Amino acid sequence: MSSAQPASSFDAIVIGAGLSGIYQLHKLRQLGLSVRVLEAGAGVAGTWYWNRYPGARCDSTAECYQYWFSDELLNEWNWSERFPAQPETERYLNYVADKFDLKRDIQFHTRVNAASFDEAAGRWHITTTGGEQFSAQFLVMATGGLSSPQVPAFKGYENFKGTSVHTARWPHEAVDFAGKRVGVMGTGATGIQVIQTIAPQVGHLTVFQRTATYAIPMKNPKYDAARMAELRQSYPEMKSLVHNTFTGNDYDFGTVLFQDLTPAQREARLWEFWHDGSLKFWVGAFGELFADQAVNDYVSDFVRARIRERVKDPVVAEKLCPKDYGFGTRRVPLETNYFEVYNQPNVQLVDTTADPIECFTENGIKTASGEHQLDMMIFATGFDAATGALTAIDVRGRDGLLLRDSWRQDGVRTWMGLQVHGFPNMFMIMAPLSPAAAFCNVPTCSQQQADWISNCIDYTRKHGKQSIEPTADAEARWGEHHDELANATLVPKTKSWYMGTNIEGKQQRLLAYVGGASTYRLACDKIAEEGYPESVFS
Ligand code: NA7
Repeated sequence: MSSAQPASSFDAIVIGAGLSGIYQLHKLRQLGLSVRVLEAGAGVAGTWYWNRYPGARCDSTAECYQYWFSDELLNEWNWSERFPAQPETERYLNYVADKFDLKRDIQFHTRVNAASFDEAAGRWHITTTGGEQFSAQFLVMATGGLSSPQVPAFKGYENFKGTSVHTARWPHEAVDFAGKRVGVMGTGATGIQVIQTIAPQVGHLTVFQRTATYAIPMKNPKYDAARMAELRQSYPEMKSLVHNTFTGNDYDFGTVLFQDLTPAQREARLWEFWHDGSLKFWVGAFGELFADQAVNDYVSDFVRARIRERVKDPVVAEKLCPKDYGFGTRRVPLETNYFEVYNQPNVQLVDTTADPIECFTENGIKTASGEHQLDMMIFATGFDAATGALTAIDVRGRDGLLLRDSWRQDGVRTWMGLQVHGFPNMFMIMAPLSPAAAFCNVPTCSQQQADWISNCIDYTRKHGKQSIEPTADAEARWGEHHDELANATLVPKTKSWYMGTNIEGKQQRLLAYVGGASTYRLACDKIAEEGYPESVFS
């Protein structure tokens, strides 16, 4: 589009048509705003559109990982199993988008590369990589917390003759693994799902592991009509419950304290939660594991013992047992037969800490011990979490301040993960320093944030104001509060995407608020009830 063409003008632009973006669109449209969603992909669903790798599956239960805003939707949609695979969640989000006629306001194949605030006009100007221009009073970044994939730079990568792919850029066509020599790098939640799924299909599998993972078993029963009817009975209660728990799930840390139990009772409690086959073992059994090293050691030992029981070769078992960080201080993945994969004769585990990667070759990867021949390389190497999608866009606030530069120079700053001082009328979902960035069941926290944003925009308009922006003081107070809580836990001791250590040069600071989703929601609600006292209207 030439610069002479007028910008398309809207009340609000939402960037991203994932779970958060399409709900935000629905909410803002209900207020009577003209809204356009700009989405880089060809369809809705965000994470569930891009991450179509073999075995991609939700680690939250289906009944918690859904929208609560429509009883009709809750009555109509049937989940097929407790932890649905990617295609089912993508279908669900398409169903929602169609049911509420959302797609007519979504422009696909449209990647935003710049957004700048025009102070005189009080509007955001948005530009896409295709050269299109838009203008809007309000801008919502629903760009996703885990949407900026990272492939590490390796010497000789350009020489590799095989195919390579990052899990979050998986092709839409089926991939045939039969007889292929496949390498997987990364053993986080994604790598584990890929490895356990393709291991029975490949000719040979080489897993390049830098850090071992405390994965725990998933119990994934099918849901039939009777189970769905039972769940529907509990939806009204669950709808309120998920907003009143620490992680936005339908369970919480109980009142049972580790210190009050006998060793036999502790063991029994861990087994009870283990058999639930869900993340409840992590964020339901003993809350003290996040702050008390002794409790954490105890639970870590329990999980390591389970790994050793399942892996036949004791040397391989030891490589698979995490030893240099505590259970739960990184994301705990759910797994199905993951550890048994290493009992297969055609699977090799390469510990890249002991046997470092030197370079890619034409035929594969060379580590200190020799060359590993590969036809295909799968990078399950993660994301520039929480900040990556935001800093990939040239976001300029008042006086041309570039968000990326500001965060690089002064550290990441947000007010409650919702707004940034100096960027009026820009709102964010799943952004740094909110629980949604990592420690919350995504639908719970993203719906809460989108609701709050809609109410805030409604308030601003109804009060005849043009813009709203948090004060610098309020933002600094939130940052201090965030850090104080974070530093009281064991989480900052561990390297992980939670801490930004997976990205070279990134600030090392806990990205997500650890005060709990329910506490955060109450704080957000209070601010709205009091008329946004920490913000300036103009
Ligand atoms: P993660 O959890 O960030 O995992 C990435 C994995 O890739 C992890 O095992 C990394 O090892 C590994 N990695 C990254 N760079 C390298 C290099 N250079 N060499 C070797 N290994 C490397 O990403 P996921 O996609 O699995 O999960 C992200 C979230 O999505 C997950 O937490 C869920 O919330 C959903 P490292 O641990 O850094 O040593």
